[in-house]
Amino acid sequence: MSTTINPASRRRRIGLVIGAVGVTALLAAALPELTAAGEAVVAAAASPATVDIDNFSFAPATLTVTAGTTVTWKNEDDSPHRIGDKNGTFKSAALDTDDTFSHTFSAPGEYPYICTIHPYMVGKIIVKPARPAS
Ligand SMILES: [Cu+2]
Repeated sequence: MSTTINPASRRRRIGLVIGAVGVTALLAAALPELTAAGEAVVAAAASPATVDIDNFSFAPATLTVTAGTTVTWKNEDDSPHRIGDKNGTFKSAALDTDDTFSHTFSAPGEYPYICTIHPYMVGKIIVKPARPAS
């Protein structure tokens, strides 16, 4: 007796197989970096420091990173936005749709910022020491 597999279910199976191979490839690619780079880099890789600007707000509004992390903002809106921190540490140009702005935070502290075009848009970067005092 033969079993019929409809095309949709066959495609799903192939997708699963490719998915598993893809994950394995990703893991294999990540391994050398994990062993060579150390814990701080691993932690940074696990949580990409990205802030999306969408619907006139920053997501996440508050982002906590370790010192040395580069944070990238990306404007997903149709309107331009311009990032400026309240203490004048960093300031972007006007970002059009899909434009990005990056800043590397080397000093621990709190960095509240706004969109200087729409000052009601607020966000904050919290920078922790790379190695917490024990
Ligand atoms: Cu704005």
